Amino acid sequence: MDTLKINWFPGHMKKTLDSLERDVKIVDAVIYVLDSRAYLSCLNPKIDEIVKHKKVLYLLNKSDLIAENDLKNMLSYFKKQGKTAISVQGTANNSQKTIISALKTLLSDKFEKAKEKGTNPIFKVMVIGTPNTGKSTIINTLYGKKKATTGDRAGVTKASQWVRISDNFALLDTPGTLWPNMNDDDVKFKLALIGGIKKDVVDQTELGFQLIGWLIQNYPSCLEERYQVSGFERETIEVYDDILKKLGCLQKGGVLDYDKGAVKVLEDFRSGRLGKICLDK
Ligand SMILES: Nc1nc2c(ncn2[C@@H]2O[C@H](COP(=O)(O)OP(=O)(O)OP(=O)(O)O)[C@@H](O)[C@H]2O)c(=O)[nH]1
Ligand SMILES: [Mg+2]
Repeated sequence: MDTLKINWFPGHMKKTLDSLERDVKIVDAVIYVLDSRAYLSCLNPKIDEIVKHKKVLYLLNKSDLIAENDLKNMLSYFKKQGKTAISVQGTANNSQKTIISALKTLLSDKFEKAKEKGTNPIFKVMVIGTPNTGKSTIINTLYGKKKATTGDRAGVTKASQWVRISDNFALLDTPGTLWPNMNDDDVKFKLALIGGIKKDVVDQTELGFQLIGWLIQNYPSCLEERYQVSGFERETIEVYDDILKKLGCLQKGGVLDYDKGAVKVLEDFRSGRLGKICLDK
């Protein structure tokens, strides 16, 4: 597989990391939002460093796009390390209860102390993660209506914002960040697939082709079902051409349109139409 040439650590991310470092000092806990489809690739070493002295709730978001069994494995991955994790569909209202109850458990000692003192505490919680994992969506769901801007692309939230979601919790929505010197091509590939890296800095035509190569290795049945293709022992390009023909991605004169084809297969993956695919096994 060719490497995707991605280098995206703009100045505003450096600024965000600096402000996260400041803000983390005043919060009681952190919600670390991960996209379940690439939950390991979403672990940002810079964020790990920033939150290391805090109580952290790992929130495996977009559970609707992942098979039950994979979710179970992810949860036990965190549990084995003594970390607290839950899986939710951030867009669904019923995730409210799950998140609040997990936060209350995480902060139970602080709740107890406040109770002894007879005070009603307001806990500050920072919501953090790589771009496009669903941080703002979760805050909106907890708030009960749209408060933060959301969108299916990296870099929607530009500045941190406090949102009081209940009597006991104020949440800090923060801009998604990557980290400097990202040198793992596999991580970059997966983050690009889940929309965690700005589209302009990733060759989408190449990314679509690489996705099919990865699926041939890992989820051939999803390709069979969605595109009615087979013969996966062939060269990737042969399978890919078959798929693009089935999708009708042809230019004038019958030449395959690789730009259009890549957009279609990437959209099929991102929307879940290709099936429940876990990139990090
Ligand atoms: N299928 C699915 N989509 C979700 C879920 N949660 C969020 N999304 C979608 O993911 C996209 C990104 O959501 P945002 O809330 O803007 O993500 P963010 O982490 O705030 O992104 P940045 O501000 O760019 O860092 C949006 O299109 C949401 O609708 C979920 O549980 N399931
Ligand atoms: Mg956001």
